[in-house]
Amino acid sequence: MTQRTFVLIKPDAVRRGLVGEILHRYEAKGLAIEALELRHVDAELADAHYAEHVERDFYPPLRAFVTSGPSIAMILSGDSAIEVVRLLNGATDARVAAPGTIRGDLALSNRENLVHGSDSPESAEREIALWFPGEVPAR
Ligand code: RTP
Ligand code: MG
Repeated sequence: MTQRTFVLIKPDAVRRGLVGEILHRYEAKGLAIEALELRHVDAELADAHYAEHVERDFYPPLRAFVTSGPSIAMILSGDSAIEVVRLLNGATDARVAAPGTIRGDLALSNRENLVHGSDSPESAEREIALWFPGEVPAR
């Protein structure tokens, strides 16, 4: 089933010059770019995006990280796009993410793990509406 998902290439990836490499992996897999924008995330957007995590111990350093420089926000689409992006991204903790995944090949941190992908159809809808309000189809 064709799905849309929200993907964020985080500030560590932009700082390290990995945007092209990461975009290439999504495109080579066959996912389509529906929207793409360079965004400097402020605290308000970080809190809304990570609403499920704002009370967690790890949230203050996560917020500092995600607001530390520009990110690339995008909507990707394709068959089973939500699951496919998370498989390409790899496990959250990049230190132990499988080789062959973006995090497994290119990162070594549980926080600075290069990418975010929506984790369910409900999250994808919520995140697309938050980041790209103009891209929400009229019902
Ligand atoms: P994401 O939301 O970014 O796609 O990552 P995820 O689903 O694999 O991981 P999630 O549990 O949603 O965590 C969101 C982001 O918070 C940072 N994190 N730090 N214990 C920690 O220090 C910790 N745990 C998670 C990571 O940047 C993670 O991607
Ligand atoms: Mg998550």
